[in-house]
Amino acid sequence: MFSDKNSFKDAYLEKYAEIKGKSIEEGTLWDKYHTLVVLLKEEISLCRAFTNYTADQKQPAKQVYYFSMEFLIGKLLNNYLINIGIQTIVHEGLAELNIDLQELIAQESDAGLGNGGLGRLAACFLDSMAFLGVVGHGNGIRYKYGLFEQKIVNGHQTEIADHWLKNGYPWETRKPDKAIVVKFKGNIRVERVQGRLIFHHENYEPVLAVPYDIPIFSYENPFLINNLRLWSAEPLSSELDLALFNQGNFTQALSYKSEVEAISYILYPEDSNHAGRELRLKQEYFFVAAGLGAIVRSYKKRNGTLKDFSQGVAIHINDTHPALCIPELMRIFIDEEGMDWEESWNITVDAISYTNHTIMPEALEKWPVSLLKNLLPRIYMIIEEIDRRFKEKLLRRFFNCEELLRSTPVMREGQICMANLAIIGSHSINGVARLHTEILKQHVFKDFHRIFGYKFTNLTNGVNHRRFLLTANPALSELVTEAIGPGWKTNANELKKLHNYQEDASFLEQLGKVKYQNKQRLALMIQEKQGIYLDPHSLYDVHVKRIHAYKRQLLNVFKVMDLYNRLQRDPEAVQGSYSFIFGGKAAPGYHYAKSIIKLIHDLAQKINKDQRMKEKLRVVFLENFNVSLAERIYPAADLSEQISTASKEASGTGNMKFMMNGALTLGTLDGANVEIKEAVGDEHIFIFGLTAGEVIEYNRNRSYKSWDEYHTNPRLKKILEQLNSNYLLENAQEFRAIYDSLLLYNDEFYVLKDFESYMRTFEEASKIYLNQDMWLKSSLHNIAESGVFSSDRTIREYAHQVWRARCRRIEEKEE
Ligand code: T68
Repeated sequence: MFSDKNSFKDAYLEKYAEIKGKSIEEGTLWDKYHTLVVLLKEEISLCRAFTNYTADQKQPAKQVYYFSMEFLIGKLLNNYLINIGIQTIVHEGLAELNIDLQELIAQESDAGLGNGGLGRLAACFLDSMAFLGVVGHGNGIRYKYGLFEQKIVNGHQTEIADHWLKNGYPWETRKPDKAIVVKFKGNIRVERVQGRLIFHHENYEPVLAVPYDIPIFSYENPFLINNLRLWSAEPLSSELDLALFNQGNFTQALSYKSEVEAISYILYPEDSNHAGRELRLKQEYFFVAAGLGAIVRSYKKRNGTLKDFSQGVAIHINDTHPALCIPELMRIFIDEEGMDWEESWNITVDAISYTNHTIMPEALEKWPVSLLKNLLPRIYMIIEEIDRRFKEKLLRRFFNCEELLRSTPVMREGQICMANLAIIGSHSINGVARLHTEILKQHVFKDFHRIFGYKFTNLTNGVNHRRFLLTANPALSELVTEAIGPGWKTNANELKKLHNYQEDASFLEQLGKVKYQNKQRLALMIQEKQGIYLDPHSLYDVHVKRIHAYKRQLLNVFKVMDLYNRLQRDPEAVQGSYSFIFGGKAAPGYHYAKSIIKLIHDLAQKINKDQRMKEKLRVVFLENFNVSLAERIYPAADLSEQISTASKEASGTGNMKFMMNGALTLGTLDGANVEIKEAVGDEHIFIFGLTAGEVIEYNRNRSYKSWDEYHTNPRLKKILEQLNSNYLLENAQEFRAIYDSLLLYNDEFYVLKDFESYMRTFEEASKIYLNQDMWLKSSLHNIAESGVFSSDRTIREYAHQVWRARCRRIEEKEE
């Protein structure tokens, strides 16, 4: 890699001339960005070739494959420059060529190949695996269109296709020689040969899966081996040209082409719903079959046999979306390798592990038998057999097992339950925060827990602190490094050393300054876009995440409405000054969530134009929340809203990103908030509302009556009346569905029930904010305790407890 800016400049100019064939002055920003990425990629792969060679000399490491429908990687360039340690060299070198690095960074598309938490978690895990020296690869889909771009028009969300590949994506490398043929539909002919059954898949529709590889380049990593492989669906050219075109059957040929390309065309924009569409099932099988095909092929090439497959390979399925890995691996072992069922099953279960990310029933995947049987006839046969053997085993092992048989089979009521398949077919099942795992064990998968207690484990989520602190918040990173040295970048636990500065007035003052600057930076950006200025002295109360009823953006809206109502009556009723910042996308078909966006927008308009509120309240909705915007927002937040109905948010990861950047959490005892509270202690977090146990109990005994809250709380009553009138809008019907969800349908997410306690706790927080010294101490305390929420910790746990794979970084250090 480049040792100084001159060697960088030389290499850059040479590469530019080679691939662009024109002068720098003539080049566009894209040309300059493109050249930089190509240059870095080549340097990286040079190092990679070297380290792969050296790695092979030692005992071959276990390969971990992380199968995920989503990888929300965001922009890579800046993060990679920091990871490689050449950001300054490149910045200065380019400046001497009159090129502004920031402008090049702006050229990169924000790869939005995910909806939210689940997809971003996968991206954080890739970084941590590479950092720790776990030989780990991502396996996913190269969607032509990622998550839609959100445009707010007159308060309404509209969706614009995210054509992130339109200029090309220089980080990726197409590998046509590694393509795999995936087979859909057709029929299975069974033949008996010398007492063995042979399964022939006939009349199938072939799809060519072509891989595109993106290098994963983590911080100070000497191992440089990891890769994100995304599969693109293409027609088999021979099929297209010969069979159909030659017969003059152009329409059929073209429809084959577009049907095939549809598979990797677009990411489903639902983050907590089961789409249940044939195309989605096709996507799932497509990347599973392609990924496993390539894994088995390369394993066989390295080892000759598949006997010890699960010792050399770990396959992780990120939620149930890739659960077809289980029958597909069985199919490969049995049909292609001639292994018997028992041996294939033992290896499959031993290789596969599964993470659950939700308890919401509407998100648990179920496929109609008829759909799966028609699309994947052989896979269907294998699932039937898995189910049959599982039931048989239950009957043998459990005396009174009728109850178990009701909830645990894979096939139930004409449907295939993917979570059941995933649990039966893997050796490890984990939740993503302690509370979530307990709920899985005691409620959602209670019966499975009786059968397979030993398989269940908790692995609390983490986030990549090198992206969300080091890269996203350079000012804070510098301050932290000056105080405690750079060790925290590679060992996030070292952030604890910041406790030594708890009583250091000058350090706290600098911490306050950093926050102020970050707020100012965000304020300027918002002012430029929306013409609204958020005073950086005001408390930045931030609620950014997908819009969903259970995440309760509505509760926050009610808080703002209440503050406004009170301030109108008495300008002294509320002390302090507040900026309420919202952001997040709603699934395009989720009308309730879309009307929440409209509600926030209309409330913002009303408050922002009320001159009396100028010094007191400001409300903004930030359009198109994505990874890049998130990186701007977290560093500027004072208060982090994590207010889901207890028991509903599996973990949350935004909560961790805010914490690392010194925001204090205002939240319920849900997901990882519980563990954040334990880490920081009661006095450094603001907790309110029903507990998960109380929510579950209310749901069970149905004793909650939302009308009681309405009648007994005049402030709430007023808000609800405003919602149901033309207070915000001419059209009083606009928010009727929200109103009805609360009163007609008894407030499923306990918004009214938690309102009082939320308001009280918010007021406590705002009082403390008025005492900046106290607030900053808490902020520092939060940063100091955030190390445990680094995904490095999480990946170490996965590697040791689930994948049984080596983290070469630790072991090398221990030696
Ligand atoms: C999230 N899930 C959880 N799902 O909601 C969050 N779902 O609590 C947790 O922190 C995070 O996963 C990581 O564990 C999701 O983000 C999805 O995006 C999704 C996508 C498709 C279908 C269903």
